[in-house]
Amino acid sequence: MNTTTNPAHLTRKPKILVARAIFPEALAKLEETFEVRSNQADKVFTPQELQNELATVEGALVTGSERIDAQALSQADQLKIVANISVGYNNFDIPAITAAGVMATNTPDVLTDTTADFGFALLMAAARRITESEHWVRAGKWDQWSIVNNPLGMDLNGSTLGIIGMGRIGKGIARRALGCGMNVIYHNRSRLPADEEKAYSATYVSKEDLLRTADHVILVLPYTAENHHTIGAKELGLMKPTAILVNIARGGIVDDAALAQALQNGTIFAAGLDVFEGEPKVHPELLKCSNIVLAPHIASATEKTRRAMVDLAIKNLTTALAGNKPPSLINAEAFKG
Ligand code: 8YV
Repeated sequence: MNTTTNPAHLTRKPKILVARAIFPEALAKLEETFEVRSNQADKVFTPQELQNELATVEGALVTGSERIDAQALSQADQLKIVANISVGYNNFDIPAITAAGVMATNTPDVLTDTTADFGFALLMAAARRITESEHWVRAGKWDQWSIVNNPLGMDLNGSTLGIIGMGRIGKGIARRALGCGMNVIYHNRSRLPADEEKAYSATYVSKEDLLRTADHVILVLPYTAENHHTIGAKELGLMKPTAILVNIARGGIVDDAALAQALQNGTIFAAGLDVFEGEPKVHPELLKCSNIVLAPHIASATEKTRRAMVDLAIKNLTTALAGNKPPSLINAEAFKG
């Protein structure tokens, strides 16, 4: 009997997919342990391409641009984990992933402060009309400066900020608001414990009261079917005409067509948007508004934080493929014991 072991078999590396470009050093590290199919060209896969790619791998690093659902998983017989490089996971159909026996992970915590910073930056930029002011300077209008003829903005200090979604990032926004001399009111699926409300000087109110009372509103809630169009024409109508709306949550939480109309009619003063319905497309009516600050979904985009997100996603993937429970397992219930 031939008892010789097969070295090729022993050294076989598990095959993984990296669905979008990542930092070269992170890719090189993965290649030490895995046979990597990587998409450093960064062209977004079609649903069919994604399905084909997932059919041959044991793990996948993905981002918000990859929808992981029953179709994507239909031939993914060896797949054990999909690791999102993102805290939000509305690109995941969790019941379908769980039914396929696959672990799903995300990247919480590492982006909280970076994202809260950016939410506050958008709020400040929209309130103080920074984009319009820059255009004003570039258009050579500075010589028209006067006390009254400037892009006049709204104060944040002394105003009331309404936060919809009081999770980790919402609380980060509250901390920044307090530092800026703002009052904080919030609405959330569940009310915070009294000690946390005290720590953030945050008052719980209904969504309608928040929209009526807040001087400015920021959206930091996860996207779910229930949260679709949390802010539409009716809700915008409740807001103050001097109010600013900031969305750093997800496209689809705001009805972008209704928002464009509200910005054009003066129903609200201005908006700051990092996320859009159907992004990377932007509603053409929003592009016509000057009282808006637009960003291409970059709230987590600092070098340090994007590296930390990739590192955490890799840790999730390697832990799962080593047969252990990854640190940020979403569908943990299905993998108990
Ligand atoms: C990501 C995000 O850049 O973490 C999230 O939920 O929205 C962003 O940080 C984006 O989802 C890419 O996957």
